[in-house]
Amino acid sequence: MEALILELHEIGAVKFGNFKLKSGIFSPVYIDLRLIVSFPPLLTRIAQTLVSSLPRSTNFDLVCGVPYTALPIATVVSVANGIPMLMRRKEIKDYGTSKAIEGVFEKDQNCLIIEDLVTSGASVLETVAPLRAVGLKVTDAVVLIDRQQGGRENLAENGITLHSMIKLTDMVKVLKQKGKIEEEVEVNLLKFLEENRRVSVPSEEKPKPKPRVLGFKERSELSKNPAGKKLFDIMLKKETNLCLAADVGTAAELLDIAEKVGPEICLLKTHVDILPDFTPDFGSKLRAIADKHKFLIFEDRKFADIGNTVTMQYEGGIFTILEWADIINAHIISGPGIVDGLKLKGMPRGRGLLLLAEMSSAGNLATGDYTAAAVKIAEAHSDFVMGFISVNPASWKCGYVYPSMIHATPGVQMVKGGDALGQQYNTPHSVITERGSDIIIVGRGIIKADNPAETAHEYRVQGWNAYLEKCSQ
Ligand code: S5P
Repeated sequence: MEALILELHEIGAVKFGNFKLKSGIFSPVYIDLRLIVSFPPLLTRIAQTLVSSLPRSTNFDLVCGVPYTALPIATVVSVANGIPMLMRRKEIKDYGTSKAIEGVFEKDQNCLIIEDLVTSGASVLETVAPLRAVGLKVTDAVVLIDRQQGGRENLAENGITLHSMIKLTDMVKVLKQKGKIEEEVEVNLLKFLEENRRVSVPSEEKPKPKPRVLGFKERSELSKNPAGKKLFDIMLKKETNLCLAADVGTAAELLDIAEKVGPEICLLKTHVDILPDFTPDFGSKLRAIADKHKFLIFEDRKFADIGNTVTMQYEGGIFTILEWADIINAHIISGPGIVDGLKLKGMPRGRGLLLLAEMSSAGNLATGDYTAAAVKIAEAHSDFVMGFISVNPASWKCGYVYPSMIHATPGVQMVKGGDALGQQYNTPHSVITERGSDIIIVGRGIIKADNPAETAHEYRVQGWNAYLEKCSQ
């Protein structure tokens, strides 16, 4: 054991000074065992000694290392002794199998926990909880170094016997004897241990599922709608989450602004029923610009009628929306039949639908249960519903758990405010980060600007930076 202590000191795994520990306390010694992966013979020796130091009566069928530092130790223990290993995920995936424990096991098998260093025992308990939750028995944990600060007692209270190879006091004694540290350091450390005999398990260290922000790439893979997938992919490739609400006076102006702003946007939103010069070739002209600049077309038709009527409105009339719009939207006021109707026409063409789950205008009624109903309908039709028109999806109790859905938010300008007719504006940063949206829909903020293309660029940068900031949190 003496040789092992000296070697750990030699490689710099034991440092003396003033260090803040995970438990929040300041310590005169810091032990960093992550280094041992760089010293294979040492790692092998540690793994061998760990198992041989256990009392004969210790009974286990499996081993599981506490992530991350103890994972290589557990792997070597497993391989050297032919004992199957399990891995506990620190981050549980919210796609695929979503397993907390990886590996093959049977209920009631005994699992030995392997840890590099124990202070309060909190990390060991974080690993024990999901193992016990899947029916495994955990009664013993073995640790390379016990800091003797309550870990043994805290684990015992949870039915776990702690076996340690090296105690911190022994380590300090050896280092002092071998002239590696001064007497003052030893005295200091013993005093510290005396004063910090019992570090409790801080409540915030207990496992707390944290929602992880998935990026557009992962979310594209989750989307079940082809237009939704395409939109995620465009956003990523072009690095823009800006949608232009092209509410201009004529079709000619619309095509002109689409050409100018096209490089900055992922989506262009139209209200074709406001264009006095609409002609049947409008759709193909806009499509050519969309293909050139790689954006999708969203006709903001806000369908609201019964299923049968909307099929005709979608496909027919003078606008023939189905022909040229990648995406449409609908209110859910008439019930889920409206989605069935639109889906009948849109699905075979690879189109996507956004449901109006919330609105931006003051006093609107799309709140609470109404929003929850929209989410429910979207969930039931996720092959066609690609997302929502939303204002504050981060506040939804019901629906922000669907990363496959795109949340597009209107009512966006550089400064918070509103217009004279009830429109309410939030900033790109707040919409994407605080309000949890994906796409900013900007109309007058861009089209009324002196230079719409330049202004669109500014919105794009703000929107995209906010997305990156959200992903890095
Ligand atoms: O709740 C909504 C839903 C939509 S789609 N509030 C909205 O403002 N919109 C649309 O977004 C609206 O029809 C308009 O085309 C755009 C907002 O335009 P702006 O000029 O106020 O940015």
